[in-house]
This record gives sequence, C-alpha cells and structure tokens, in this order.
Amino acid sequence: MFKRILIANRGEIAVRIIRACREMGIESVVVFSDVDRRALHVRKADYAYHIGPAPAQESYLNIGKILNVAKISGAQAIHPGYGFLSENANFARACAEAGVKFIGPTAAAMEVMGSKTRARRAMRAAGIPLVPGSAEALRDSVEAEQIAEQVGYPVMLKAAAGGGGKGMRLVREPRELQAALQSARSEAKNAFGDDEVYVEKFVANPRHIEIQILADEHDNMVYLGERDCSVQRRHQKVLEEAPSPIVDAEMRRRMGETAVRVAQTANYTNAGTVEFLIDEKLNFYFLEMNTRLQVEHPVTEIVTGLDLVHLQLRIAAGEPLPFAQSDIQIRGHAIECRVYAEDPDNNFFPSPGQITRLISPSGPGIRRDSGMYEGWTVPLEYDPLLAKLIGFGATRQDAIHRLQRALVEYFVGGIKTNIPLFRRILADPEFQAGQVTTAFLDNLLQKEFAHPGIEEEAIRVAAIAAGIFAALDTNSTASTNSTNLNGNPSQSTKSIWKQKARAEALRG
Ligand code: MV4
Repeated sequence: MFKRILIANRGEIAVRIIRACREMGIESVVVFSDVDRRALHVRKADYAYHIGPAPAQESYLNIGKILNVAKISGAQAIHPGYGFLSENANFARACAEAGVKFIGPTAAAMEVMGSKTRARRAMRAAGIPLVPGSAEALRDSVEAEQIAEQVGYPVMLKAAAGGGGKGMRLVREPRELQAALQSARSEAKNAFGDDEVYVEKFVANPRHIEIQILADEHDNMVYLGERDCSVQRRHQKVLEEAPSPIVDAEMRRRMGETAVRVAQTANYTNAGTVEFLIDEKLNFYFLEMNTRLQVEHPVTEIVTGLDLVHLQLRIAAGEPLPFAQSDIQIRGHAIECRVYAEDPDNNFFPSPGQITRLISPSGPGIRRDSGMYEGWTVPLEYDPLLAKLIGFGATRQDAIHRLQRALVEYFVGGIKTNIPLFRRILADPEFQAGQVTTAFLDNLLQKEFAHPGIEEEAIRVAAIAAGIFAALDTNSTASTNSTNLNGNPSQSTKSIWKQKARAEALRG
C-alpha cells in the first residue's frame, strides 16, 4: 500500500479522501490556492503545499504545479477527486510518465468515454442499448435532416465533447433543425473547443439512473447497484438516492450487467459510473460513463456497506477486489442532499461570504461530508458545494424522516444556502411517492411560484412580530426619525429595518 498520497482537490471531497487515508495509515498531502489557505482540507491533511492564485487554471488545474508537489512531497499516487483534473486523460498520462500512480482509470479508458460519439461507436459494437441516433460527427444540416427523419422527431442534438447539457438542443420539427444545429455547434465550440455534434432520438420525461462499478487490475469487475439522480436543476444534481424507487431486483441485475459490459468494453479499471436514461416504459439506454469518483458516492457506500475510497486506493495499489458480485447486497435506503452556498429565493444566485454561525446535524441515520466550518469564508472562485447531508434507514420513508429532522437541526449563518429547498422537496407528495423524473424540480419550483405557500406566510408573521417588538421597544422610537449622531451604521440600519417591518405588517 502507498505510504503517502497527494489529493489534487479541495472542499468536502478532499476531506473525504484525507479521512480514508488516515483510516488506512496513509499520509495525505494536499494543495491549496491563495483563497484556500484557511480551507478545511488544508487543516486536516498531514502536509499542505501552496500552488498559486485563486483561478483554477493557475492552481488546481495546473498539471505542472501538481506533479511538482507530488515530486517534492514524495507522494506515490494522486487522487484527483471529482471535477478539476479528475477526467483529464492528459493528466492521467502525465502522472504515469512521472512515475506517480493516478488513482483512477487509465488515460486510454478515459479517452474512449471522453467523446460521446466514440463511446457510442464502441458501445454499439458491443451490443449495449443506446438511445437511437447517430454515432458519427454530423457533416452538415442535410445529413442531420436525414438521420432525424430516420429516428423520428423530436430529436436531440448533442455535442460529442459535451456534458452538463452544454451544446444540447431539442428539435421538435424539421424546420427548426438548421438553426438548432448552428447554435449547438457554436455553443459546443465555445465550451469545449470542439464543435462536433450528433443526433439522438428525444426521450420524453426521462429518469437519470446510474450504476456504480468497481474494477481491479486483474480483470475482476462488479456493479454496486444504482443511484437515482433525477432531482436536478439545469443539469446540476441536487438530491440523489439509492436504491431507485423504480428499479426492482431484476432491472438492477440487467442494468448492472450492462454497466459491467460497458466498462469492460473500455478496458476500465478503478471506480466508475455508467449513466442511463430511463424512458416512461422503463427501458434503459446507455448515456455516458463518468470516469471518476462521483459527488453522490456516499449513498452507494451506505446501501452496500463498502468504502469506495478505500477500495479505489487498494485497486490503485494493485490489490484484487476482496469480494465477488455474489457478495454484494443492497440493504436499506440512503438519500443525499447537496448543500450549496446559493440563494433559492434569488434564482439560486451564488452566496459566498463568511459563515458566522454553524450548527450541524448528526444523530441516528445521518452522515455529513462537509468542507465548511464556523468562521470560514466561502470563496466565490469555485463550485459552491459546501456539504452533503445524507440520511439513511431501513426504508425510503425512514431516510426521508431522518433527513427532515436533520434539516431542522441544520443552521448555516452569514450566507444563504439551499437548505430550505430540501425541506420543500422532501415534503412533496410526488417525491414521497417516488414519482420523480428529471422534470420534477422545475415543476416544484413553478408550483411554489404560482401558489406562494409557507414561505410567504412566514414572512408576513415575521413582519408582524417585528412590528410588535418595535412597538414594545421604547428606545427604538427615539432613534427612528433622528439623525444618528455617533454615526453607528448598525443602529441606523436597525431603525430603517424596523420602519419597513412595521409598514409591511400594517399593509397586510
Ligand atoms: C437526453 C434527454 C432526452 N433525450 N437525451 C441532459 C444532460 C445529459 N448528460 C443528457 N441529458 C439529457 N439527454 C435524449 N436523447 C434528456 C436529458 C436531460 C436530462 C438527463 C439527465 C438528467 C437530467 C436531465 C434534465 C434535462 C434533460
């Protein structure tokens, strides 16, 4: 086993990997940028190296700087976490050339999955079910029209280099095709420096379900069940769960065996995830493969009882998988909430700043993977994921109830978070019934807009309460209309706020 590894990441995932290292007696080395000097991963690691300014291009994405730290720190392997360099085949290759083990698949396996058309060609040849469509780059709009005609409208145009919905266009009828192709191409060129686009038949109201796989370097491979990731907004996952409420044992076996074939086709090693799109008749189609440890890996860890980071490290060190497929059992239910520093009442705008007060939930059936602490300032330069709150229990309902309880306990002061959104999601009857497609969250947010409910009522009550407190506080009336002589801003702000609150309460 490695004696020392470098973690080329930050935030909650760097902390997650440091924990695995400590449990396994491995020393951890981390890197940090100017704005991460006080970050939690720097505090928790055995060694930390400053690598440059805040922009990721000059720090967490800089291959030369990271390999240099590996060299001077004596790290034998690099865990890339997720995001940043985790799916960069050039980085994996540079690690190999520098004699440092990349904890993940080979550069060659990453390259098969890096282009969607290349992956579709490989999977089609292996007999994997794909969404009907093309697997070659579209030459022009004439060819696009021919293929769209064959598969039938509506169709999706997708960028071969794509991800996160970028360069993706829904085309409902032939006359929209040419313009859609042009805009998909230019968006793809902009985002990925590659304007290759292909066609897929449109799957209406899909579910997004993915299978976790693990492969060692001795030709052993297993699937670890599915995660349902249908609750998302703008291609950002918000809540994930395992198992999926719509997958039974037979469907799990079929999807799992398909996922293993996908990974075998790419000569895949280490941890990976095969994404499927599920249609309304519960047919599943290969979408893409993520060649990294994913944000939502904890729900799989809970229902399988395995530690995926331990296993990644053991696989990378050349050990064989310590179990077979028949040893894997799915037990209980786990749901993960991604806590972001963003304001759900202001169009999910990022909300960086200092965390002035933090009260964190724990107790039965709760796991929390967090990168924040009280007093820490959330930088605006990176992904705003603060923490993951995972609830689990014997049943889906137990997991929901524990999360609901934990969300009442959770208090993050000083910044806005999306914690209130999870209270709404978990209380929703459709969510509770497990009736969740990728349209769920947009619909929920529409509903809230059309029928203002508890939030608006709470604001009214708060305004009335503020009015009553102000009326009872004789000191406050004195300062209301007078100039604040000592120029104390908090005093003057307070009285303006009180005036507003009174006016608000009286209007209602
Ligand atoms: C689709 C689709 C419908 N039909 N492909 C969005 C991101 C990307 N990775 C794949 N995506 C989709 N591909 C066909 N042929 C609908 C989506 C989609 C989606 C997929 C997964 C999770 C959330 C989604 C939200 C909107 C659309």
